[in-house]
Amino acid sequence: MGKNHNVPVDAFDIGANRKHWPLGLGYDRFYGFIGGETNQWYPELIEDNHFVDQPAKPEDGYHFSKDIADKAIAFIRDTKQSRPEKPWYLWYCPGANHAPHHAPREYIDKYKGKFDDGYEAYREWVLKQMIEKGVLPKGTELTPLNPMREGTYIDGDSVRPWNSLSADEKKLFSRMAEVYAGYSEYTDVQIGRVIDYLQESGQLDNTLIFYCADNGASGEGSPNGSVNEDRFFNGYPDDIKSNLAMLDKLGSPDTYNHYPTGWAVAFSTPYRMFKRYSQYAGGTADPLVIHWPKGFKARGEVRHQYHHCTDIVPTILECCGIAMPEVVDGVKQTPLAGVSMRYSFDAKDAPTRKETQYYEMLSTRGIWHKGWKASTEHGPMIDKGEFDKDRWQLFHTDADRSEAHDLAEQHPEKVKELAALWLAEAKKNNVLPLNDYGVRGIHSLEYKVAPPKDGRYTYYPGTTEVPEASAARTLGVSFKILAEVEFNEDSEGVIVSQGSRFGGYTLFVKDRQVNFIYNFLGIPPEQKLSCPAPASGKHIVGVEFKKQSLSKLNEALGKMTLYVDDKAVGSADFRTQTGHYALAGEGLAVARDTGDPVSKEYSAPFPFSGGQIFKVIFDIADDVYVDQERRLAAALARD
Ligand SMILES: [Ca+2]
Repeated sequence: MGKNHNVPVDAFDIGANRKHWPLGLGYDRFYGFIGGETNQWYPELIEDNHFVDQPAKPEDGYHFSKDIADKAIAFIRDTKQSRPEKPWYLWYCPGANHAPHHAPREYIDKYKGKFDDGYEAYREWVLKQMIEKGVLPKGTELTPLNPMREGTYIDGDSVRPWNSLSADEKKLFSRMAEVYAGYSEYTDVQIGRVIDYLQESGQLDNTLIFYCADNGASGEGSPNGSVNEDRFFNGYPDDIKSNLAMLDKLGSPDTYNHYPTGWAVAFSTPYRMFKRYSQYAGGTADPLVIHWPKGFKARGEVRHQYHHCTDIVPTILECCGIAMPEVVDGVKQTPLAGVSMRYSFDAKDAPTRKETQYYEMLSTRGIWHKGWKASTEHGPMIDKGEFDKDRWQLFHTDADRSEAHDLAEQHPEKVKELAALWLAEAKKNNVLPLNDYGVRGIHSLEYKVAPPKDGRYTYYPGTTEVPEASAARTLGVSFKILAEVEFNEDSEGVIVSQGSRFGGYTLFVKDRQVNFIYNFLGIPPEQKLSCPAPASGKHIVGVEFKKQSLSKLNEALGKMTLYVDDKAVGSADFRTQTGHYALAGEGLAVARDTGDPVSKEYSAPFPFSGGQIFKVIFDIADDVYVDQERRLAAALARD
């Protein structure tokens, strides 16, 4: 239910083998999106094994967090009414609180002014609360705002101290935190509806619930935050002026927003860094609430035993009284990595049964072992390698929960022991080889479905939208889009589209005009070519983009020409995107604009009516081989 980020990017489309989709992995039902994130107002929805349209629009009260709560209740009811005795398992993963931070205005406004003191002040306030509530031990110290030495992490992961910000920046950053708080509360309320349903239906007492987040707070918003993350994914800079102009719209369908790194550190208080820094608790520590009235007596208590998310499955198995099978359908199973936490339910002060846990992400390395933790001073994506030269830090986490004091110099033998243990665990768990490529390197490694040999794709109406990774790639290249359409006096609607208000293109007919709009990263004005719709009958309409250069800001610059049959009817200089139209969703669709509309000139889906679309051909032949050659050269350069 919700986010499923376990499918290879080239298998997001309907033509792919779906063995990695949830139903292929053994789930009976699925409702949600496939990929790392989605627009919370206009999600890319899949039910079971098929793409589906969202049941309502944002203006009618739609939000993804609410939708999956409704669907979770419906799924459990489905099972209960057809198989009343059958137990159920629900893995419920909202798109929240991942970016984009989208929430109803009334929830955002509840937090007005609450973050005006800035992130350093917030850290002090929240640590005090955590200690008072017993979530952290007395004496737990704050770590520095920018704890890493220069050269060991990327600039984009640094934090600008609050007192160095302009008044406008403070206003913008505070609002971003208010949006995030509203988003969190709204999601919590929706999950609360599922819990209420369990209670009403008499299922709550014997349902084992684990309520937690994944990783630390996210530092992907850069030191300045973002109003449209797609800019980042296209290598196009954010600017504070255009972000400020959207202050009042933050969290609405008009923004695709993320708070700055300062809040990522603050929301990972009291630890160092944030998500992606797996070696520090700031990248990994989360609160976990376990609820099971029939299963244990403890109520409202806190547990301090060290545990890790790998321990959740063993806990579920022990609570259910079943052993992990060694073989399933003739396939030998990978042994479980974790240790059950069941003992801790009734034993507040029992020592942890966990002994060792390694950490690795994007080449960051850490290892916890019997109350000590070793961490390398090597941030993610620094594109440097030289892992043998990394300096290990050492923390005595039994006494220093926030990993504030590096004891590596006092205990060199301990450091050696833990570093060797990390390597052994890494080998055992298929962690190697390490890779700390930067954003560009990772992009170049990303697998994309190869274009057809002749560089031509054909799309038809009445079909499923095609996700970006599998669609004709019009990013950073020359392309032709040609549609074969039977026009009549009433022809209207989208012929073909891809993307959203944050970037994309659309060919459509409106008010007896054929229009092509290329929306560059949502930055006005929309680039447009138009001509009168042709006379009734069969025609070819479309555009050709001839790329001429690549700007310093990663814009593909060139000439866009609109055609009706073999006649050029308009031409202008256009800039086009080179990175992504969307990270997930907003695929290529014929005869409609799925999800969020590309252009302000219509509301989606604006389906084509009056006349008939036969097919739409994309031709990227001029660039196919150039692209492959460049990729090959890049691959060789790496060796
Ligand atoms: Ca769209």
